[in-house]
Amino acid sequence: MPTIEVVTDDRHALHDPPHEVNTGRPVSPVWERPARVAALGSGLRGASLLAPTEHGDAPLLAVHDAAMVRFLADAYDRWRASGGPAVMIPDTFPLARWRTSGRRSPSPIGNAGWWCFDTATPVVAGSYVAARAAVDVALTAADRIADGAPLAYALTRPPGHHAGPSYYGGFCLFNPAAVAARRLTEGGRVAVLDVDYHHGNGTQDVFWADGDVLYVSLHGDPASAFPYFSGFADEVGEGRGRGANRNLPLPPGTGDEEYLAACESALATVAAWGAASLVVSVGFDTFADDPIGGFELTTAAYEQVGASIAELGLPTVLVQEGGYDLGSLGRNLASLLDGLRPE
Ligand code: Q9C
Ligand code: ZN
Repeated sequence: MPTIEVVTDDRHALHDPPHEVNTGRPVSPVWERPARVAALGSGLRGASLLAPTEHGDAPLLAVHDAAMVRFLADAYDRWRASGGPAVMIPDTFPLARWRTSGRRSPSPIGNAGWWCFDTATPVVAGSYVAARAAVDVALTAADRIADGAPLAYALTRPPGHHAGPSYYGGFCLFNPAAVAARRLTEGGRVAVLDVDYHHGNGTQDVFWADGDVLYVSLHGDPASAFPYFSGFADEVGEGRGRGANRNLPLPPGTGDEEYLAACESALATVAAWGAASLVVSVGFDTFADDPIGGFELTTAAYEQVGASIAELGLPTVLVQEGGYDLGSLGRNLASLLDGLRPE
């Protein structure tokens, strides 16, 4: 039975915002919070934990605009120095026409909406360090695969799949799964399978015109689910990436049977891609009890998903994304891993 290598880092806890804004309402505590890591960890049943190694700027800059990275490095300090409150949440977002002008605001408060697309992604003093650590965790898990391990799990937060080449949002600052996937292209074609409830618009955008990385996602139909503007079935990529993007939007209330059928279809696309390695963006916000997801999956579904992934026989890096029902995260992760490591 293949062992799993688990990489994690306590610096995730430095990203601990007291509130966010959802549908215009203040939400406190935030959904995406430090306790998620311990809840997930309880599903690992004592697997040993590896610390990440530092990978520096280069792999991060292979995915994200250098100006966005520089912005996040000191945005919070600049916001505070300008009189901003204890949580950085922008309130003004540039229209496409304003964005085309390239004109940013000289005000650290006014400019905060340049790089961010929603109000649900609060930034506090420790957010940047936590988000950088999450990238190193995913890269270290990818290193284990590159060195011949069959399966590695990056137990990370904040999550990443909504963060794109030059924007952040959706609880995500940087995109660890995308950074890991791009790094793994050094060893051949890569497939990214995204099973978080939400569409990974950020990962899609990173690899949109990239012919080396396939992105396949199962998610709540953007007709009613966040991120609303991305995740439709007709989004297939462009240029060299044309045909290397596949979205499977599913209706509200989707249960195990419909979900697993769509998952088989997604995995057939992955199998046909001829990948040398697989990155899975793992979310448990598809679970019936998740407070923000709209699907009705049971714990047993994750074992089936894991078993179907295992059948691909690809070296696989799991990168944690969403999942907000603290009471079920551990057993749902354990179920997924049971499927991935048949006894
Ligand atoms: N009106 C992840 O699961 N806000 N991100 C929803 C709906 C953002 C989810 C608000 C949800 C982000 C990684
Ligand atoms: Zn999600």
